[in-house]
Amino acid sequence: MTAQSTLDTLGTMLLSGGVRVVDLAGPLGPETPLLKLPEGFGDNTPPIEVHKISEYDEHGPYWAWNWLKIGEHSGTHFDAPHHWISGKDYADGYTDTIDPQNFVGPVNVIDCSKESEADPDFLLEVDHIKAWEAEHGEIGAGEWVVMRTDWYKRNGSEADFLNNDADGQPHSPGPSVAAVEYLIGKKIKGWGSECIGTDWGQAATLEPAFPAHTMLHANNMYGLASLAQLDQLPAKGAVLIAAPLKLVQGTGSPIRALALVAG
Ligand code: 23J
Ligand code: MN
Repeated sequence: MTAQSTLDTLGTMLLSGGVRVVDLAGPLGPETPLLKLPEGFGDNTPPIEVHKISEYDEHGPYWAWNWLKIGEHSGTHFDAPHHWISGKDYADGYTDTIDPQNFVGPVNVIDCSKESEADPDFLLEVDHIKAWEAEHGEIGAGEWVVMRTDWYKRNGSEADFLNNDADGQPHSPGPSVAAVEYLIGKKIKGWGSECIGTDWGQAATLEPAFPAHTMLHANNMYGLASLAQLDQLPAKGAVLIAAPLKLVQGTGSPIRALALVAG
């Protein structure tokens, strides 16, 4: 099968619904949950604001438009390598300099929904990934890997989504240091989570702290955060499209993450 005939078939299948486009983004607006850094870590991303310019009124009689105030790392979003100090020196580590070929690729979906429901502090370990590979096939170079936790079902409430305890400590599932190391060894494209960030809720206590951020970006790999509806995807076989805005020297961007899925 040639590349062109594959694309012709894809076009036909998209029109017929034989290939479906699955929305992997959550709603983006003033109610979207936002990251709260641990005390003393620095400034937080500000609340999202939507300001009306006009809506068929004296400010613009025939047109409606808004302007936005929004942090790069808000809602369903992309982490570029320059987001973290470990990835700061990659010339192609910004939203406008990453090769767009890297935004699209096969996606491996590791289902941790039951474990995460039983334990919000669920830490994904290498053995779990290896067991997943034994069942579904190996994770390949250049592929996306995402952690299904069904955590997106909490995204209507910032308190439920962040899941802070009485001491303000966040509790949400994520990968261990060894798991991130293992995925980097597989030469993946990037790692995605349904939680507020790519790291485990308690990742500030790990060594290194925030291993998904620290280690992925050190290797010029990408992060996807606050993904939604991963329960709509097969373990293997879907194609993920995760393209950030072409922000000049951007460290990340909200995305409308999409997956192409058979049937
Ligand atoms: C800034 C500082 C720490 C973290 C983050 C942002 C994120 O999770 C993010 O959105 O990339 S952990
Ligand atoms: Mn981010």
